[in-house]
Parts: sequence; structure tokens; C-alpha cells
Amino acid sequence: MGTPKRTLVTSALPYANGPLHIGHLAGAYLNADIYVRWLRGIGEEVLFVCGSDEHGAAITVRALKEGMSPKQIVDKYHHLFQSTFAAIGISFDVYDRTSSELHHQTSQDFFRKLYQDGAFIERESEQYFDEEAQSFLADRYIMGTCPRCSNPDAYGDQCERCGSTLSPTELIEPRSTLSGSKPVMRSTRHWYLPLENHETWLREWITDGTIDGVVHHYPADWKNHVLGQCKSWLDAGLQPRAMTRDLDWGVDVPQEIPGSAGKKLYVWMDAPIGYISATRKWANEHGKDWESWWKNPETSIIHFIGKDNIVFHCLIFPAILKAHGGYNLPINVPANQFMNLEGNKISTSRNWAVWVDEFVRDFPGMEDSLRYNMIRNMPEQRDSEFTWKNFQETHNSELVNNLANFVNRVLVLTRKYYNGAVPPADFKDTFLDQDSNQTTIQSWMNDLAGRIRQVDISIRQFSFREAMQQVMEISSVGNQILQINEPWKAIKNDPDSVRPVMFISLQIVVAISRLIRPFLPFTADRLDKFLALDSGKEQDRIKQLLDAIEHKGPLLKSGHQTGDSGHLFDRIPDEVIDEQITRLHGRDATSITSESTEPPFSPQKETIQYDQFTGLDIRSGVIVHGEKVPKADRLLKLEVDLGFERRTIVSGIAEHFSPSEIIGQQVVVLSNLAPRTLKGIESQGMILMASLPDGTLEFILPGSPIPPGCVIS
Ligand code: B3M
Ligand code: ZN
Repeated sequence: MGTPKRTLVTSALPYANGPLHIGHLAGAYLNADIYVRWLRGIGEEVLFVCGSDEHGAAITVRALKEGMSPKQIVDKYHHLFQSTFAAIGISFDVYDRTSSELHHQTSQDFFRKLYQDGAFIERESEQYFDEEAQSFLADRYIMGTCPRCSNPDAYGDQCERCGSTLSPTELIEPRSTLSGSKPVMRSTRHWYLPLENHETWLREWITDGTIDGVVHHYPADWKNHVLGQCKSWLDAGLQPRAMTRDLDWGVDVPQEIPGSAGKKLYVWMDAPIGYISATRKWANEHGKDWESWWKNPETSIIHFIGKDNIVFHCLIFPAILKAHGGYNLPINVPANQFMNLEGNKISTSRNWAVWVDEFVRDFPGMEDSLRYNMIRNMPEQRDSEFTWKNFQETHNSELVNNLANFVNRVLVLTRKYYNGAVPPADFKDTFLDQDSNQTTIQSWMNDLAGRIRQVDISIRQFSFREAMQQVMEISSVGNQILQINEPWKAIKNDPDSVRPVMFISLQIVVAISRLIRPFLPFTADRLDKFLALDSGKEQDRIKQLLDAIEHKGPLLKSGHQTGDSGHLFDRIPDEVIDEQITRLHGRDATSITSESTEPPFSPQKETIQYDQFTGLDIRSGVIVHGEKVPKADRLLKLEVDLGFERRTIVSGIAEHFSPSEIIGQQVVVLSNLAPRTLKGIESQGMILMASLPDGTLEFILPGSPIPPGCVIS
């Protein structure tokens, strides 16, 4: 698969100001982890670096809120990040932090070099100042009304509602985040990077993929939304950007520079240099040369980030690197979009999130189920959504019914027919393939090699959803082969014909165990144990698989004794999911009143096809009876007349309506929803409700009364 290369992979340094949620995972960590583990498996040299971003207003504002010092805050979350990433199987080679001494040195050296080379311009300007807190107010230290969308809680650097990039002077009615007071203007001096001087080469690099006329990368390999964002910044014209701030917390501007007192590096100057510091830390600890990862043109650099970090990684950091000189630029920045949760934007302040550390505590041994769902719904090209129901569904129908079922059948039958040993077979032996064609083991293995190459292509295109599906497809095909050959019948009359079937099935299990490791590493470990193969070592494992196939040697030889197997995955019952949904909503209800900075409209869901819509049977109905469900604060048991029949529907509206006030209420019902059992009652449909911005629910009413049973479309 091409010549072995060297790749440096970075994931965005998360701000150490709150726990990790699924949005982080799906944005910049899981995708990077799959990519890195795949390259390791193929036998390529790769280094995966990350660390905590411990500077900037994100940290100090949080510290203020929690009544702790910035140092206490970063210590708390840095350690939580380390354990959470490890628990969910993100396999960094090094996880550093930007408060480390080496990082302060590295970023100061950068600043010093740029200063000495005259890469900065110095400027005096008027900036907002909080007289009460005696502090200048940049970035998140200042809030006000967004001039574009009127969000009253926009920050000095960005409006989170409409996504616009802002500067503090654009805010309407600005106020200090520190004291709430009205700021005044005061003048201050800072060092600016004149980005406009970098515009020409940045444009060539981004749009043509060339540096000084030499091909660096193919722009067609970059994601459209990444290119689009970069181009719109370039088209708007780049402006000088301040690289320093008046702050107490951060990396000091080097002392020997006149005017450095009280000045710190802008967090977006120091944070990306954190990738370099992390590489240096790793190199120091392993006696390696860090520079070959950053300066040798043979090394490819790839930054995995979320879409809100695109401009920093594609324009500002490259300009810093170019101004410094001697560094490689990234070959690709495959930014992901955002993942929403149950119809709303994930929000730390509203506690509307699935926290990864809580997940691993609540679902021990099910780390891969979360990884699997995140991969299936990865926001690669557009925003996506996590729902607990979908989590249950992908787990039960794909991991349990497809994967676990296949593995279990193969290992149980092997034990039954051959005492757990791989049966003898010749590569010329035949069996019926998934299309019921008579096929040799040899030709089927060739086909498998082709499938593995397809996975390789998908991963290198950053299409992780597709790659995951291609691996799962191998398991589906394995199931079909068993189904078509029916070894459980053939074993009685024609036991010889069963040998190649079981032999190939076992080879498929081994192939899956290797191919699935980048995606579901914990499952791969379990599979290795079931197969009694040595586990853990990642380097070259996929390469060995391909080599074995290509040299016509099976990976699992005849006579190999498989180990004890168990269930790979157990089904997730409804109660477990309902509990999570209830908990999520409970949290939101308590926090929504205190501080809501979210837009009143939840993001639109992914586009569906027309026939998905026509699959919904929506009817008019009338509530004829209602009662509270014992021991469930939120649930009402309703009797709904649909004209052609009466239905029992359990609805989560008890906090909004009493049973007596809704008798005779006209309702809109999704009538062909599969029945679900809630608190022991079978609910046979769902009443559609409108969610109002203040968190209340309303019935949807027709313009004039309509009889029950009418089709709504
Ligand atoms: N900490 C921003 C973020 O978490 C930032 C990334 C830095 S990458 C160098 O969105
Ligand atoms: Zn806005």
C-alpha cells in the first residue's frame, strides 16, 4: 500500500476547563485515533501528539466561576483528560500540557525569533478596560450583544449563536465577564502579526496546494467545508492579529523584549506550538530527534480539529510557522463538523452533554459501543446527532446481531465439531460464498484482500464512517456464508464439506479482529483472547494479515487451538436507555432557568429522503382518558381515540399537563411507531408536541376541529 511514510498526527488541544463530552470525541480524537492506529497496523511510522490547552480566558473565566485558581482548574481537568482519554482508548504517543516548562520555553523561543526577525508590528490601540477588576478585556473577558444576530451573550472573540468572529469593539452594550461592569477605553501596546503580508502565499498554498510554485498537497484531498472557510477568510482580506494580551495567566512575553512587563502570549499563538512542545517532550523521553517530525519534508503533518478551529490551523498557525521558517506545513486539516445531542447543541454550561468520564463509569466494558456509535454518526461532512435510542439501536442491531452473533457462531461450532481447533483445509477447497457461488478458499481470500484495500482507501480519505461500514460488511458476509452453507445440517451427512466453511469463517474472524482494532480496540483485544492469539501489539498487525493472504498462508493455521469465548456484547435493554434520557432531561430542566446562552432554535436534523417521510403514519386523535403513571414524575398514561381504534400511549408530559385538563384534547399522533414498554406499560404510538423556547410543551392544533383518524401528510 504505497511506500512507507512518516506521519505526525495532532488532535486539537482541549481547553482544560471542563470534562470531555461526546462532541469532543467525535470532532477531533476518535477520527485521529482510528487514523493513527490504522497507519500503525499497516506498518507506517506515525506519532500521535496532543495535550491540554491550559491558557486563555477559557481557563481563567472558569476558575473564577468555580472559585478556584487557574492552576487548580488546569490540574483538575488535565488529570481528568488523561484518564478519560485512556479509558476510551485514545492512543496518544504523548499527552502533554501547555503549562509545562518546556512548552513555555518553546513558545517563547518562537516569539523571540519572530520579534528579532521583525515579523511583528507594534501598535498602540484603545481597548476595553475593567476599572473594577483592573484588567484589559479581550476575547472571552468581554461579552455583549452580537451585532449580527442580536444574541445578548456574545463573546469578544466570537458569537456562539451565529458563529461570527468578532472583536470586542463590535459588541453592542459590552460588559466585563470578570465584574459585570461597563468597561472604559484605555490604550495599550501589543505585537501584531501582519497577516495581510502572508495573504498571497497562503492563498496559493490553500487553493493551489503549492508553496513557491512547488506542489505540496492536492487541494482536492481537503474537505470542502475546510477549503470554503479558508477562502472566505482570504476573500474578506486578512488583518493584523494581536499575538499578545494584557493578562496574568499564560506564557510571558520574553523578558528582554522592551515593554514585555505584564504581557502574555495570545493563547492561539502558544497553543498550536503545544504540538511542537509535545513532540519535543516525547523525543526527550525516547531519545529521539524531534526535528525530523517537523522539519523533514518527508514527514506529513495532519491536524485533526473541530470546525471552529479551522482558521487557526489553516491560516494563523501556518503564518506563524512560515514567519519562523524551517517548519513543514500540514498536508491536510480534516476538520469535522459538530455533533448535536438529542436535538440540541451540546452545551457545557447547560449540562446538555454526554460526559465521557460518566459514560465509562455507567457503562463499564462498553467503551467500544460508544466509539462505534460515534463513528457511525461522525460529523465528517455535516453536523450530526447523537441520540440514546440510536446508541441502543446501533449496539443491539449491529454489534450484537451482526458482529457478536457471527463470532459466537463460529467459535461455538468450532468447539463443537473440532474441539476448538482450526480444521485442516486446502486453499483449493471450495464452499458456497455469500452469493451462493461455489468458490475456493483461495479466491475468497483474494476478495478479502481487496476489501482490506478499500478500507485503507477510505481511511486515507478520512471517511471513517465508510471504513467502519466496510469492516462490518465483512462480518455480515461471514454471517451469510454460514447461513447459506448451513454447517449445522451438513455436519451430519457431509462432514467433509463443513471443514472449508469453518476454516474460512475462522479466517474471517481473525481478519475482523485485526481490521477492527483501529475502530474498536477493546473488542479487538477480546477477539484475540477468544482466538488465543497474542494481543495488544498494534504495529504491523494489518500488514501481517495482508502479507499472509498474499502469500497464500492463512493467519490462523490448521490445528491452532482457539481459546475460551464468551459474549462479545450483550443487548442493551430499554430501561438503561430510558434512565439516561431521563437523566439528561432532568439536568437540563434545572440548568435551563439559571443560565441559557443557547439559541432558541435547535439545529436542523440531517436531511431525510421522501420515502423516509412517507414511512411515517401520522394521524389526528383525541385523548379520551388520562392518568398518572405511578413512580414516574414525567409520564402520563393516555387513552387516545384514533377513529379506527383506541390506543394506550405513554407520554412524557406529566410535568406540563394534569390528566383532567387534557380529556377531549385533539392531538397529532405518530401511529406506526414500534411499541415500547415504559414502566411496564406498552405505549402504542407517540403524541407529537411542540417544544417552546421557554422549555414548555404545547399540543399541535388544527385550524378547525377534525375527526380522529385523519392522515396527516
Ligand atoms: N483549545 C480550542 C478548542 O478546544 C483550543 C484548541 C487548541 S488547538 C492548538 O476548541
Ligand atoms: Zn451572533
